[in-house]
Amino acid sequence: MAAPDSDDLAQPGPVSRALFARAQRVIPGGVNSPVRACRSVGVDPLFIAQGDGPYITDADGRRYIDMIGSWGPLIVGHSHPVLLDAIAEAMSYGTTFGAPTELEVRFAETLCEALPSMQKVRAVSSGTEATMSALRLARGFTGRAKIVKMDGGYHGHTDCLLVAAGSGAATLGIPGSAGVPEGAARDTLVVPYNDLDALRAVIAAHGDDLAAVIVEPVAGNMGLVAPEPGYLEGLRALTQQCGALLIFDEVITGFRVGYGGAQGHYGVTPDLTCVGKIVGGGLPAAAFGGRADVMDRLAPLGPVYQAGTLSGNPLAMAAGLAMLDILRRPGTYDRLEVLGARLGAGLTAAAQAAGVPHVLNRVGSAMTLFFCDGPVRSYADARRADTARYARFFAGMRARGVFLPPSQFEAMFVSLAFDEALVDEVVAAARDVLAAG
Ligand code: HOZ
Repeated sequence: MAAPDSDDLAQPGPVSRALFARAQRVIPGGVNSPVRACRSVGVDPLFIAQGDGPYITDADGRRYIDMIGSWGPLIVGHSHPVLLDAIAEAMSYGTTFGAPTELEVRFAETLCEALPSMQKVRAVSSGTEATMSALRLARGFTGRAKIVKMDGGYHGHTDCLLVAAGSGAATLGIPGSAGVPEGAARDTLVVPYNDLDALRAVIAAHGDDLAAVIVEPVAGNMGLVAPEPGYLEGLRALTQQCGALLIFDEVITGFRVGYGGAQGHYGVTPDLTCVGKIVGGGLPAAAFGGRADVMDRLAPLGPVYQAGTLSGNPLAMAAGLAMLDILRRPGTYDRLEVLGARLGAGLTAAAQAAGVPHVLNRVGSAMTLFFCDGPVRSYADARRADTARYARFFAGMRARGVFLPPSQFEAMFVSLAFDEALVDEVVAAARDVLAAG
């Protein structure tokens, strides 16, 4: 690995710069997912060569504390030996068969046991595929067309869910994507997160044609925003009243806020659930599942078509199962809470000491430090945040060897690979950066 050429860790080194130049010639924007380009924070991306526990090392040989964790999957840190062994063992039998395997059965059984609302499960390869399939199923099951999503909610890049989307669309200020036909967006109704009155109004007007309400139970793509007390219960009651399905997109929260996901944490049972990220153990796997009577409408039992060549891929199933085995150990989520609370308190104290307007939203080991006065309970609130300040914070932290999400509208994550001393290092860096302005 090349040696660092300077101490300025905020700027990509020569190898990352050269790779970015090559990438831009053959990959749109030089990246395979837009937020990675770091445009909203005004720097160029680092190209990563290696991950190890809580650290990543870039192609120039510089090491950073990783607060992104591959956008959520790496809850046990990078290159965990148990996961690597599980993948290697699965690989020794072959990489894909396009035919059922025992690993898929164990994967589905494990998900159903962890999230009892999932009576049946189907594996797919990405969170986008999971939400897209769950919506088609909800429409096929109910015979209705319309769906409700939340302003700033992000559920992957399916056409009808790119309306008022969070994550990269929020980061880049793209309110609705070009290329989405009017017809695909027409049946998407948008209401603010944490606003039951707005949903009541939509249901009053469209309840008879409403197939589903899809929500991240803890919003994670407008920055992190927790549900207010009674909100998820209200969604459950209102959807039940109008005969729409409630879909929890737990791609981020599943196995992150607790082994039973946000639905276990808050005690609200959806009809369908989408999981991803953590369940793939760092490989591309996701799943959707829920009520058996709904899931049994899927082909080959029912008329709703859904398929995938690499769905249930044995390497991803093995990695996911190994990951869930680790997370099931007693004390896992208490430990994540201790680390998350320490980081949240430390960042809050750092912002207070610097006199910077801030709100720290946190659920367990996931959090966002918003640079605005509080509270932040919706995307409209999140948009009040000072994104220029966030860009300075991002650059300052990267210069001090801390790799944050390159957007105000994403969550940062602590993994089990952290310890108190490492959390304190992140906090010390934040104190310096925020004090500098
Ligand atoms: N949509 C992801 C963040 N919420 C970003 C995925 C990526 O760039 O890898």
